[in-house]
Amino acid sequence: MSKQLPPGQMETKKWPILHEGDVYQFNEETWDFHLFGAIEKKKVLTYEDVIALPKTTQTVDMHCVTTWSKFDTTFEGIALREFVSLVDMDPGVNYIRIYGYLDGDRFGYSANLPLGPLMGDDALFVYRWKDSKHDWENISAKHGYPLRFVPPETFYLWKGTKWVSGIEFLKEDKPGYWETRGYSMSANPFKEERFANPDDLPSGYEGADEWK
Ligand SMILES: Nc1nc2c(c(=O)[nH]1)N[C@H]1C(S)=C(S)[C@@H](COP(=O)(O)O)O[C@H]1N2
Ligand SMILES: [Mo]
Repeated sequence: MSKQLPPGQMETKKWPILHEGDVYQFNEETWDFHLFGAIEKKKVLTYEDVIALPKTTQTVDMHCVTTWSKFDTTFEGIALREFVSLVDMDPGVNYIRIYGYLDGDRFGYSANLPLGPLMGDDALFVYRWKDSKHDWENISAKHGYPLRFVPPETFYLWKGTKWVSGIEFLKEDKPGYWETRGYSMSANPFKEERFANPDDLPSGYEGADEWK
């Protein structure tokens, strides 16, 4: 059975590359991952700490707000719930922001998400992938190596922070990089939640055009 594309999306067999700023170059010496915000004690994990966490493999669909969708990419990664289990959240934490590099700024990019829908096998920080045309390989620097988030398919892919640097725990939903620039807080592709206000289209987002 063929899959249902969300409204306004087109399928691509390629995996386009989209981001703001430079491609982060991994350096294990300086890379770390911060757990902070509304938790009892802030934590900073090294690359060694992170890569020792339990692994999960899952096949997911990716939907970019610039209208491409890629079905059935299999990822190996670390479930978001593994990081949640490392902290004592304050009562009432229901949202997170996932941070990543933008140019030299390790917290320059972020995306907000509700925590409830992210406890499953389809909310992974990934480092390896395969699909019907590619055998297992590490994700490239351009796709977010050494670690990038891939959200469940009920969120547009801008919620999938590349070159991740940490998770902020929040009691109230707070906008991330694109959400402060007019994009939707909830971002469900199946409800076509692209923009906060569809009558007032944001500017400054250019899609990849090599994928068609
Ligand atoms: N750090 C960072 N992560 C980011 C972005 C970015 O600009 N910086 N762009 C987002 C957007 S808009 C999309 S569509 C996806 C694209 O991921 P891909 O290039 O692996 O397809 O990355 C997301 N993660
Ligand atoms: Mo995007």
